[in-house]
Amino acid sequence: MTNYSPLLADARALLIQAKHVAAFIGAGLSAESGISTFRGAQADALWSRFDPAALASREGFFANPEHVIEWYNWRRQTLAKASPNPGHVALGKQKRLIQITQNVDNLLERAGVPGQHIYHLHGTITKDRCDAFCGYERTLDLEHPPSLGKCPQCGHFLRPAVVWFGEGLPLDTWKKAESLCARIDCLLVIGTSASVYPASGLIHTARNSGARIIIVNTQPSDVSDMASVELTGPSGEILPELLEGLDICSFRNG
Ligand code: BJW
Ligand code: ZN
Repeated sequence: MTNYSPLLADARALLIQAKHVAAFIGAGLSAESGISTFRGAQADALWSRFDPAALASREGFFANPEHVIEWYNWRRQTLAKASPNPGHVALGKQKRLIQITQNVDNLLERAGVPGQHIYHLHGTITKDRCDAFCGYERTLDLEHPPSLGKCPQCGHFLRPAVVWFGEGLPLDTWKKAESLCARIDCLLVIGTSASVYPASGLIHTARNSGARIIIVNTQPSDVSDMASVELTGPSGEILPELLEGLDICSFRNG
């Protein structure tokens, strides 16, 4: 028996009783696919090896754009070789569940989650966009991503279509996520340190609106005290057991 086994039935009961559920996802979900997390106990955590101010801010990009693009291209090539893990696959079977993700990878899509049910709060590394927001974007070949380039429409730099520190989240997606989290009865929080805002504020929104919080994480996080049930272990093991045979739903008449 694993640590979390005695609590699985409690978590499943919450999911079954809830009328409306959403998932809130972080880097831990993709860790078992070989995608590094940012923080946490893992030796390969990105922010223990690299400087976020240099690599994940607009100031850092303008200080050394070639270096930033090289770093993203290294991560893109890692993603190209990665596959969805059993945690993604379990979520991919939940066709009526809105999955709010901070992750910039495409592993939920590749596991079969309908694109319109994935709310990417921090954008995607699968695309570049014009830094000047002229509307130009391009989808990349992740195996062979291009080096630093200029926008063919307006001449400004092209950059990864992600949200860096100090930047606003995509407004429409954010509004939809906020409104959903204020309406649900249960939020399934997976593999996040819950330390980055405003994204993690959604957990508070859900809790303050009366939702029960189920946490799946290998270690305690900033929101452990909000959990009705905290399942401690890898999401690739827990999610298949937790979601087995369930069809959880985020919306009425869906
Ligand atoms: C497992 C596992 C397994 C491992 N199974 N689990 C309020 C208070 C303080 C600061 C702020 C605040 N409000 C805003 C700020 C500033 C800042 C912020 O939050 N800073 C904090 C870090 C202190 N926020 C911002 O700057 C945001 N923008 C903003 O506020 O704009 C204001 C504005 C408004 C209007 C106009 C203009 C401006 C933007 C934040 C953007 C974050 N960007 C990044 C990089 C994205 C691009 C890229 O990938 O390169 O997003 S940072 C990084 O952190 C990435 C992630 O999405 C995000 C969250 O990380 P996540 O997913 O939680 O991962 P980890 O690594 O932290 O945790 C992994 C977890 O998994 C751990 O708990 C492990 O235990 C667990 N785990 N293996 C299950 N197998
Ligand atoms: Zn442009």
